Amino acid sequence: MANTDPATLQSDTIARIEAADSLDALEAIRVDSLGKKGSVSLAMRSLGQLEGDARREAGQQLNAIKESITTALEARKSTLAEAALNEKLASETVDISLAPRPEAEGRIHPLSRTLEEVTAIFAEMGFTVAEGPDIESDYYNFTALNIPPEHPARQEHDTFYLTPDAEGRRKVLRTHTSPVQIRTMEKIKPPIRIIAPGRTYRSDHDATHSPMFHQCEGLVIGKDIHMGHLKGCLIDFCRAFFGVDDLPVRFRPSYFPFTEPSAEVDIGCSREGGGLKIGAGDDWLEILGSGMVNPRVLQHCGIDPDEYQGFAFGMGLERIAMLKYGIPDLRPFYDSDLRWMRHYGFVPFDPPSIHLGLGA
Ligand code: 2NM
Repeated sequence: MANTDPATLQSDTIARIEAADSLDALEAIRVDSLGKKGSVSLAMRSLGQLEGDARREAGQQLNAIKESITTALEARKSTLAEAALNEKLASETVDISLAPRPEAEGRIHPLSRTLEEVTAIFAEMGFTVAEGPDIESDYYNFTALNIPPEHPARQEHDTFYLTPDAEGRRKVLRTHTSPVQIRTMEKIKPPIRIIAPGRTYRSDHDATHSPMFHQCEGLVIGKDIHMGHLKGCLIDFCRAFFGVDDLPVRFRPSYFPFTEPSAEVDIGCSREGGGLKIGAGDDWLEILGSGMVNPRVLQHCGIDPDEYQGFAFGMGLERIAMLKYGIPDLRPFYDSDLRWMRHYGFVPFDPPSIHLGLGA
């Protein structure tokens, strides 16, 4: 095209650009005109054969042509790129009008919910959560808790024993979470304020007992902790948990080998008409066991009972869940029956109250 006149060169090239139907075709045209050996470049090079004004005029004309071709190339390029994008968008769209797949919303198990509530209440009183193993040594489950071998409490606990080891030592499935308190007292110096929730095991199975169940125990140790602290703490807990400000709470003398004195904690209720109403009436319902930690237990953990005292308590989580939420039977707790879960379970994220602790 070196010999074509500049005006024709320009109109031919621009016509080809406008007819180009792909970015590849457009690139070929660019190389053909503006490339090193392209028509415009060759025409530029042939300017050397001209002189003076003619050379200057021809030069200006060719520069203008080059510019108009460049502009046309860019315009066509963006048109083609946009068309390519539109085509891609049309073929790759997601149909957002498609109905979502039905999502089976789960439920929070009443036991999980109850543990969250209990934890939130004690957390607000400054307790932290401690945990320990489900499989325990005889020492942590019994001996350290002032339950020596042949003590009748060992029989009452209906213990599951594991196969003895080479030295004849039998591990047990913990019958309470108290071993967690022992491990904590061994490990950290008072003051101590912990709760120990978790699975516990006793060989007992009927409508109100399961061989695996859950407990939450608590322990407070300090320099001058006394029975008044025990009473205040547990009265506050019962009222917060059942949501009754003036809930009657009664401390009834009892016996545990690991506490002295010991007290069972009852709350006021009525059983009129076969139902159970918490917080009203003249009947009592047992909720917790408690007591001042026996000095012998403190000694086992290397804590000097003349310097430190404290109280401990324990409750069955299934039991308090059943009482609070009116669940009549213990067995379905572990059946994973979705109908039961839909009835007694809790919608996730729904009630805003549970992490608010005492004030909620
Ligand atoms: C209860 C009732 C009374 C208890 C005592 C201890 C420890 F380790 F400090 F001695 N832990 N838990 C305790 C006391 C548990 O449950 C009904």
